[in-house]
Amino acid sequence: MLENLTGKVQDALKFIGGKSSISEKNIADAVESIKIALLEADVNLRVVRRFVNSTIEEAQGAKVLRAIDPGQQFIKILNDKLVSYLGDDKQDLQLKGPDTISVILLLGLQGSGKTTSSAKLAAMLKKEGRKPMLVACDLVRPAAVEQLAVLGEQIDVPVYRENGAKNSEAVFKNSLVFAQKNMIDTMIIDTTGRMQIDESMMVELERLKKTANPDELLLVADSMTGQSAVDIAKTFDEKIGLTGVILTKFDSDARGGAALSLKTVTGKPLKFIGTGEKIENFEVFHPKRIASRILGMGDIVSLVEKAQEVIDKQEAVKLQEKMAKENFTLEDYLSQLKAVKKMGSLSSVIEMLPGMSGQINEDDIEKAEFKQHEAIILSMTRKERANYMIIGPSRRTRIARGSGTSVAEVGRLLKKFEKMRTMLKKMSKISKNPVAAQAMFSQFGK
Ligand SMILES: Nc1nc2c(ncn2[C@@H]2O[C@H](COP(=O)(O)OP(=O)(O)OP(=O)(O)O)[C@@H](O)[C@H]2O)c(=O)[nH]1
Ligand SMILES: [Mg+2]
Repeated sequence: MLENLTGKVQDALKFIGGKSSISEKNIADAVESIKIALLEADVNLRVVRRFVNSTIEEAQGAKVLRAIDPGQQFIKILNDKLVSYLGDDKQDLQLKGPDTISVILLLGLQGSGKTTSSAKLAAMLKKEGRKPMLVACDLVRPAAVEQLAVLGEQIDVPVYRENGAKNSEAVFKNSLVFAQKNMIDTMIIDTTGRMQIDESMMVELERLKKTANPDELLLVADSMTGQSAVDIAKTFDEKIGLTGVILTKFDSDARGGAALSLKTVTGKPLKFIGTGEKIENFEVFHPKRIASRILGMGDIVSLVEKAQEVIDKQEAVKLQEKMAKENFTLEDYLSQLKAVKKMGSLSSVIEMLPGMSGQINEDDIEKAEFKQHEAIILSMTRKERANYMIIGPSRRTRIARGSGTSVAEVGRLLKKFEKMRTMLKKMSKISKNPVAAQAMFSQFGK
């Protein structure tokens, strides 16, 4: 998913990554490469132009050029831009409460994934506790009704069908009666696809829309068709009116041009992505996560944000140096406890690194433990603090006695310290060098 785009964007960042200071020329070069990456990704030309101009404008501001880590700042700007073009926040379905019946109408071209997405969406809503049903309103293709029925059975969701029916409005009206009788709260209507947008299709959809009065009118579009998916969305929105889009086959889309242009060109949010043929290959579209994926950065952006919130520049530089030191010692740990504590629990910071979640327990770095750690380290000799490796059993016993803790507690601290040391080293590399960070993230993914 998005391999080409991600690869190209990361190449572009090489102009900037790892530099302790960057010039306007560096930014211009990076932006130029990103422009090419976006064009190759089949992002709408107008969108690319807007994207590029606003990125340059913001990146050339003093904020980036004078930042401690300009490369990271630039990536943050780029990330924010990507997120806003992808649609800012996730867009929930606007459905009525469970006591009323909500209607979701899916429409789109032939083979775009309407029937599959109807079932996927039904399965997702069912998991959320709603009571969905599927309505077979694709009355053109003979096998369509059967296809929906099979999927419905698979996910254990009722399917309303009328064999041989010709009028989709009539089918809808009858299905509504079925829904009322069966305490259904969400009706998902699968409609007929056509080879291309034609007048008769639009007339039929328009009528069905009037009758069904849907809460959500979702266009199902094939993400691999890039700009033509966006054009189709635009046309459907102008003629019928949409509330959102489902982009299918996102799993096979290496470029991502449709996702990046959709919101700007059509003004309609991308609500879901299809990520495979199976029922469970369906996700709520999260712009932030996709932006991170494109940058190959995990959630490093929030990490930088968080660090900036709590630590002033000088302190940040000091902390960074300490963390980057090849031999981050217990002494350093002691003096940095306070700074790290300010960033919230270290575990919550580490959670932002992809692949790191769950590696440190939430309660690991609680205040009480900080105090205990402090006591234990204070009971160590200078030599021990400088090299934790020399702390064998007899030293542990002495330290435990001196700090009013147990041998096991001393052992636990040392173990945690070792773990932390490795992670801090990794974290420092990330903030210093985004390219190295990306390489690291790709390893975490494995
Ligand atoms: N890889 C992948 N395949 C998908 C996805 N969504 C749908 N497909 C496949 O695309 C093909 C067409 O899907 P359908 O759901 O039948 O499409 P449709 O829009 O209902 O097609 P018509 O009813 O003929 O207009 C099927 O082979 C699906 O398995 C997806 O997200 N990823
Ligand atoms: Mg279909």
